[in-house]
Amino acid sequence: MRKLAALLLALLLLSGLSGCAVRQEAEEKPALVVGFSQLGAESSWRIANTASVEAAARDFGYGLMMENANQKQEKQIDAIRSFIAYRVDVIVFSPIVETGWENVLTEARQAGIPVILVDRMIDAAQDDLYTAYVGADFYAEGRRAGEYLIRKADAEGLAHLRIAEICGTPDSTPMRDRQRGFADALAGDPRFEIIESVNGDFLRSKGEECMASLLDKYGPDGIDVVYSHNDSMTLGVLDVLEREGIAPARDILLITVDGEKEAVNALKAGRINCVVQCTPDLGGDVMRLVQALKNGQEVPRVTHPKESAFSDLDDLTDPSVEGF
Ligand code: GZL
Repeated sequence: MRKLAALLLALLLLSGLSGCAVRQEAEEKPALVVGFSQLGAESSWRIANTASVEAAARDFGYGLMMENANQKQEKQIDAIRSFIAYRVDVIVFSPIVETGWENVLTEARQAGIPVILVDRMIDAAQDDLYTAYVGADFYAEGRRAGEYLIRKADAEGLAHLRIAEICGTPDSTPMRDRQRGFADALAGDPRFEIIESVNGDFLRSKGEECMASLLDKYGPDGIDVVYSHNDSMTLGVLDVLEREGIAPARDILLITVDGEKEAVNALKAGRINCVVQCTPDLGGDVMRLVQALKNGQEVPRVTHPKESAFSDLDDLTDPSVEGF
C-alpha cells in the first residue's frame, strides 16, 4: 500500500512540475514571428510543403501565422497586409502567379519587413521587393524531362514523337520554366513535336479533363507522349488512359514532375516512364534564412534544393528512388 502511495505522490509531483513547465512555456513569447502566406492546397506537393514550413518553424521555436489563400491571389495580398499590420518579423510567401505584387510588397518594404519567397518567384521587375528565394530551379526540371525523352528515343530508336503538354497554373513560375526548359532541351531535334499545350492548373480533376479532351481531338494513335507539369494532373491522366484501355508508359509515354509517392510507385509499376523530382521540403532552408536575417547576417539571394529525376532507363531498385 505504501508503495502505491509513493507512486501516486511521484506522479502528482511530476504532473505538477510538467504543468508548471507548460505554464512557463505558455508565458514565453516566440523568439520571432513569421507570417506565411501559402497559396493553396491544390496538390500533395503543396500539402507536404505546408507541413515542411510548419515543422521547421516549430523546430526553430518561431511563431508562425499561416494563411492559406485557396488559389486566390487577392487572399494572399490580404494575408500579407495583415502580417504587416501585425508587424511580423519576416514575411514568407509562395506567390501563386508572378505578377500583381508590386503594391503590397512595397508596403512590406516601407514597413521594414523582409520578404522571403518560397517555391515560386515574382516578376523580375520587382526584384528589389524581396530579400531571398528558396525553391526549385524549374527550368532545370523542364530540361531533365526533355533530356529523359531524348535518352528514351535514342535507346529505343523512336522517331517523330508527338507530345501533348499538360501545364500548371498559367503565369506561375513552375509552369513557365518547366515549359521553357522542356522545349529548350528538345529544340532543333526533328524527332520531337509538341502538338499542343493545355492548362491543367496543377489539379488532378483538370488533368483528367485535359487528357480526355486531348484523346477526343487526336485519338489514342495521335499522341505518343504526355508531359505533365505535376503528379496530381498525371494521376488524372492515368485515370483516363486506363479507363480507355490505353496502356500508360507503353502506348503513350508519360513524364511527370514532383515525385510524390503515388507517382514513384506508378513508375516502379511501369505506369509512368519518368518522374522529375521537385522537393516540397523547403521549410528548413526558409527558417535558416529567417534565423540569419534575425542575426543581421547576409543571406543568399537564391537557394535551390538538390533535385534529380527517376526513369524506366534507371535502376529503380536503388533505395534513393523514393517519393515524398
Ligand atoms: C512546384 C510547385 C507546384 C508543384 C505542384 O514547386 O509550385 O505547385 O509542382 C504544386 O504540385 O501545385
